[in-house]
Amino acid sequence: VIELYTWPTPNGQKASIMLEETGLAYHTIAVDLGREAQFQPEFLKVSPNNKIPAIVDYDGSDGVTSVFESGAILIYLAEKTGILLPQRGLQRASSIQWLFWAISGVGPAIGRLGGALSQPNLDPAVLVPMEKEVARLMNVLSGQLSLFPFLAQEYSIADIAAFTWVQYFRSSLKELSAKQSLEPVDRWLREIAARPAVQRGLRPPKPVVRVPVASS
Ligand SMILES: N[C@@H](CCC(=O)N[C@@H](CS)C(=O)NCC(=O)O)C(=O)O
Repeated sequence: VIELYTWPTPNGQKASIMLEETGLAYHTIAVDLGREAQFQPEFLKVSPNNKIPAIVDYDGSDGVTSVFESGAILIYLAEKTGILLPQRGLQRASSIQWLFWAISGVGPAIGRLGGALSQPNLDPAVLVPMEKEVARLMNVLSGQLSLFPFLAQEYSIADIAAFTWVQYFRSSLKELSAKQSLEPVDRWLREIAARPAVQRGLRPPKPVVRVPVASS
């Protein structure tokens, strides 16, 4: 069984969506960020960077295996089950490049802008470069999705990594991206959101034991 340490945020949802996609048995441990539970020594043993998500796999091929960082968790689970990350070649390189793009670009940019917009009286000199960066990334996303159904052509862990942040911020993107078409992005969001595993993975974490479900 796998333990998932998480909280209902776009980073946490990447791991829960992937676990649902794999059909692996897991149970969830809610790490209440509002109460600073991420600093508790028990959690720091699993995730020394004091951030969710993290997993502990009690059936790892080398024994008990803990993994933190959402991108590392996506790769670990993809390799464990052989899904959503091609094993070699061009398709693998493409999935990994878009995964890194999502993890290092989209997540931090939307996370920072979302955080800034929740502050009162923010200085435009701070806000405008953040908005420009999110608009730039959405332009890249829209361009790729106007050429291909998914980031690396086929649905992969790269899509999961970008999806949770883009769907979280979609309603705020309208003005930011006024000059570009978000239709390819909306088509992609709808297709991913229609997946039953994604719908289950987006539910807030419940600390219950899960039975395995077939991947869809
Ligand atoms: N690069 C990390 C980022 C994870 C992250 O920022 N997690 C946030 C919640 S979305 C967190 O746990 N914050 C708690 C803290 O910073 O103390 C990943 O992709 O897993």
